[in-house]
Amino acid sequence: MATDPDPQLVDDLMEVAHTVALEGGAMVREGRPSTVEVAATKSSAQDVVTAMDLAVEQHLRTRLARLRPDDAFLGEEGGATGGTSGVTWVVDPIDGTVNYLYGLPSYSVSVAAVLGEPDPARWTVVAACVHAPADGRTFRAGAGRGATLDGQQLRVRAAPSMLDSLVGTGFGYRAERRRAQGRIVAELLPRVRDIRRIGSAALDLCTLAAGGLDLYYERGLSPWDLAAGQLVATEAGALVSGLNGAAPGAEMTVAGHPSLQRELCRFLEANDAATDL
Ligand code: LIP
Repeated sequence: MATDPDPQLVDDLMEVAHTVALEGGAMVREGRPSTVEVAATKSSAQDVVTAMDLAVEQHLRTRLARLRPDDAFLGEEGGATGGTSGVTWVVDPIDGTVNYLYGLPSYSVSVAAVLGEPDPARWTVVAACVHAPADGRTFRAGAGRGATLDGQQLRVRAAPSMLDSLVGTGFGYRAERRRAQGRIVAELLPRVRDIRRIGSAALDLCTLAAGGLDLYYERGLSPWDLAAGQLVATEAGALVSGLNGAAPGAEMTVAGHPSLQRELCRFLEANDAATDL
């Protein structure tokens, strides 16, 4: 049974997460070139990295090493650096890179501090900040501290039924997985109010925390996509899990008000959504 994290540690980590996320956001906002170029690709030609992704992650890595020298770091672009404190910073410098590339506003700097292994099946997320540079929205959360958007407390929405639910989701970068994900969306669409594809898992989870979505699910999230948004959604009253009682993570992440989240999990389980079939 995980013990509750030290309240002072939570406060300290929340403050650091907030400070560095806003610094990263300022870099993105003030340093956007007239034409954003693709600097590299990863899992497919459509899975892109920009120079800003790399620059922001390097800045966050450097700043966190100064502010919290004994902590570990796991970033989307530069991988893992060890630590001795038991705290790991899990960072996505730009979550929603394709949106940033195209000049669409739904992208975020996602910063979380976790205790234990930086593995969603074993971590305890204790502090989070998700900052949207395009419009300035800043979501914050701490273990046992609740969740806020620009200082206002957040609470998830309780839709009366799946048919009345607005559902967020996302898709991977490989054609084989996208084909399987398209099958699930096609099956789900007639059973819900509508689908939204925001393009940043951190903002999907924070939007759900703020009542802008009733449910969210996605297969294929990396730890840095999930960590901060998971805490914001959980602290706003959402249930965040995988399927068949598993923890959220790459296989599947499902989030929503407890009254509906389990119904969506049952639908996804019945339709083999945690496979690429
Ligand atoms: C993004 C995720 C999103 C997913 C996108 C992409 P990135 O992260 O946050 O949920 O659907 O395909 O993976 O790659 O922009 O940091």
